Amino acid sequence: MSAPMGDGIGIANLPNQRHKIVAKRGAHFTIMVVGESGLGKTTLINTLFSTELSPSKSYHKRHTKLLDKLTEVEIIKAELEEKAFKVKLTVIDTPGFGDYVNNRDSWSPIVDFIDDQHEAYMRQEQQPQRHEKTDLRVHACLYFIRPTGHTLKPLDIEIMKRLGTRVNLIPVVAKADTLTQNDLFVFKQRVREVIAAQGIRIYTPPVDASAEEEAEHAKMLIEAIPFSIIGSTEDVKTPDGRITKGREYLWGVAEVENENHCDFKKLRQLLIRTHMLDLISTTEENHYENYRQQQMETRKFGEPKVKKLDNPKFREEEEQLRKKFTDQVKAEEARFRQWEQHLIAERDRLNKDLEMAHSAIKQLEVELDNLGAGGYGGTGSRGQRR
Ligand SMILES: Nc1nc2c(ncn2[C@@H]2O[C@H](COP(=O)(O)OP(=O)(O)OP(=O)(O)O)[C@@H](O)[C@H]2O)c(=O)[nH]1
Ligand SMILES: [Mg+2]
Repeated sequence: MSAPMGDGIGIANLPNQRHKIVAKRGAHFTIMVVGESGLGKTTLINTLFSTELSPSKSYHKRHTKLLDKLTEVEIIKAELEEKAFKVKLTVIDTPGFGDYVNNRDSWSPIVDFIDDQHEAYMRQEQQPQRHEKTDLRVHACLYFIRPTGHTLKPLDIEIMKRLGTRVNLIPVVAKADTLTQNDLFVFKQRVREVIAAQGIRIYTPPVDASAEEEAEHAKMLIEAIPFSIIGSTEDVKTPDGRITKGREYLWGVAEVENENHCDFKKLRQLLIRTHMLDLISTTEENHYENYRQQQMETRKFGEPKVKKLDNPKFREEEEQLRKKFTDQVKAEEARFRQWEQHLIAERDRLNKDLEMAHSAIKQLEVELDNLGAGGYGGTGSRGQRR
């Protein structure tokens, strides 16, 4: 029993059907960028817009949204259209978190934001009238990795683990132009190893063995993960006379769209051309469905979600714990300082003793020499005189 082919029904045509449904509705596609401060998140968004989305066809609208007292995200909207296939593209630019140990609070609003969009969508679905939902569920989350040349930091691992279970996580190596080709190759390899060893969930393009060309393309994309990125909106002139987006150096030009320099083109292809539908449907079928089921298990229908950090009791507890910890550290520090003072005093005392012993020895030696010069002879006689 083979599935009917060619008439638009059947498993073989599933991606096609999905395409049609999404095309009819007009897709909402939301990308989010996350990572430490200064890694080029905003620059990459601007690069995407300046290379792909021509201003005549798309409109930009930037507005900011406050997540909590400290965190503000910027939301950029544009409309893409390709062969009657309309996409409302939204890019969410988050402020980078600092490079500190205790910066947990600076990224938890980002994780909360993702959950909140699932929550908002779920609540709208529960309304009797379900048309025209506002939908900011994140379909692709680009996580920026600092190009250290070493490996992922513990903070990266912690955040990526949390993101990976909530969204389609796409790791990218920032500022690829700051590493040599060889260092970049080794670095990407190490990042892949850590991702696997730590069980971090990342988005992997599906490989459909029945469609050879697509499968090859997917494999090529998978091999490029984590995508290395060069961001720039500047037009520069290459040594061979081309004008292109890139970054100019004494040694030449790092080109954004040159596949020998970075994976920007592959990433853009994945996001805007080949895997947008897969990113949308996996968000719907896996991530949103996970969220919905989890919430259904832990609360009654229609009951509001309890946010851990919003709960005054938790906040108070956290504050108390933090204070206790800080006090303990302070006390320990004072104790160490005292101990150090004591050691220094002890060392000085010993030094002084040593000096005194030295001068006493010197004195004795002088006396001995004097005695020797007085005619009582060599070492043998010294022993006898004692
Ligand atoms: N070498 C190099 N520099 C880059 C690249 N992308 C951005 N930069 C530079 O890095 C600096 C920070 O870039 P942003 O785009 O503001 O970084 P961000 O991640 O948005 O920073 P926050 O908003 O503070 O989190 C700027 O001076 C950029 O010109 C890149 O690919 N390579
Ligand atoms: Mg920025």
